[in-house]
Amino acid sequence: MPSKLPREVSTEEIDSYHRDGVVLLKDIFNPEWIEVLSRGLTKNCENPTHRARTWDRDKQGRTMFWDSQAWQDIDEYKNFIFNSHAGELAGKLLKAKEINFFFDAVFVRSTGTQFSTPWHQDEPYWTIEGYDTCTIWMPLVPVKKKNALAFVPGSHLSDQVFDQYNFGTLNPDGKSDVDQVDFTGIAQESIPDIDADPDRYNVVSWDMQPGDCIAFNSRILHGGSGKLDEDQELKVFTSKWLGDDARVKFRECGMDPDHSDIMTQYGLKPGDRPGTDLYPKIWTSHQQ
Ligand SMILES: O=C(O)CCC(=O)C(=O)O
Repeated sequence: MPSKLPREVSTEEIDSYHRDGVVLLKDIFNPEWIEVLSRGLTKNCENPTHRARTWDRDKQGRTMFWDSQAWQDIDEYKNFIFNSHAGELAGKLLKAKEINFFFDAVFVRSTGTQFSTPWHQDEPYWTIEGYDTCTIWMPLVPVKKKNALAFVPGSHLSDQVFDQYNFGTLNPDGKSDVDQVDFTGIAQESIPDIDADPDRYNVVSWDMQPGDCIAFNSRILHGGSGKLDEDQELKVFTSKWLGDDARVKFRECGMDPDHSDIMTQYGLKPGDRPGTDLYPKIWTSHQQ
């Protein structure tokens, strides 16, 4: 039996999610789930997938480590995906009939790491298109507002097509077969310099404790995090969830993480509702 939400998701929280594209949910995962994910993350860092990569390594040896789609090999992640209330949380926020799991991604900054994630939206990189998508960003250690992921509220509703960052260039160890994207010819303009004037963009972020999460729409502009104090590390587990209008899409600009080969192997075609064992259905509204 999946664990129950420890409290109702309020109408105000659901409305904020749709108005702003992001909402902070305090005390929504109990310490047991944080322990489960922390154990999983330790295993993940010790035995990364072939997709894993260091995004940044500075002169002092401080690193930002990223991995994705590790869940099939890590029992703790599987347990969280199938048995926690994360899918239900996504379902409530998206007002969905059904929720499929898309993928996991982890962002691990060693103590004092300065690396900031470039501003971007997620959907333009994905093998999925749709409004009904949700990332649940969970810090497994306390994080201060100035170091947490930041967002431009309302930007998920704009149809502006931006020249998104090529995360494939974050590769100090020269790993081969890294996913690349190139929005030349597709983008209408560059992402604005949000850091130069965060007030103009009403940028939001929050102090967070383990057990809190941020849920956000894959179309929202987000970035930052990092710039950690000397004694501070940051370990974040994210899970990506798909609601009713999410459909498979293969993009000419490239995809990151690129699921197009594996989707094709599983018989999924552009326009299909994602499913199969790879993107399992986790929650339906009639379970209520
Ligand atoms: O935590 C970070 O630094 C980046 C997270 C992010 O961009 C995402 O989950 O889409």
